[in-house]
Amino acid sequence: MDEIRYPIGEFRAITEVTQEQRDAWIRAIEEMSSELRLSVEGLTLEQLSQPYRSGGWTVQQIVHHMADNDMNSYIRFKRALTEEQPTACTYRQDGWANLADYVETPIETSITLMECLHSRFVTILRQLTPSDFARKFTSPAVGEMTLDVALQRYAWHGQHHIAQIVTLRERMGW
Ligand code: NI
Repeated sequence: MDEIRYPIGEFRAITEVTQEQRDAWIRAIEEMSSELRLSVEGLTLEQLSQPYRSGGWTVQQIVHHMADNDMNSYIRFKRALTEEQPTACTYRQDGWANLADYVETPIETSITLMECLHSRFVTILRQLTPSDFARKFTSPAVGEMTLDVALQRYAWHGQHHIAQIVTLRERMGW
């Protein structure tokens, strides 16, 4: 496995989950934007435009991608809670990462966006019952997925990208 690309390992879903585990993933989502802010603290514009690995995204692209991922997740959750197993929309993340906002928008804009989004998202997540978490949607890439698994994937996704930034800083001595 590529440890630079997957510093915390690839995603592995737990299928039988407890409420304590759910609470821990929800807390991870709640803390994600402050952890992200800490992980990029003090980086110069030049450092933000360095790819975290050869051929990979820059730190700035990672941050904007995280906000875009989370907006997509938020929509996926809301649709699964209000529709019968909807098919989630996909997006071409490498294409999105090459649009102008990934270059021109300051990362703080996306971190603030995530803070606001997570505040609404966590309000919903805290109210969900085990039967809500058993609701499903169809991911065109992965197949049928419960909200229990989507929640884990969501928490993993934030930690995965923050770890890419943190380990880059360690390797570069930043
Ligand atoms: Ni990602």
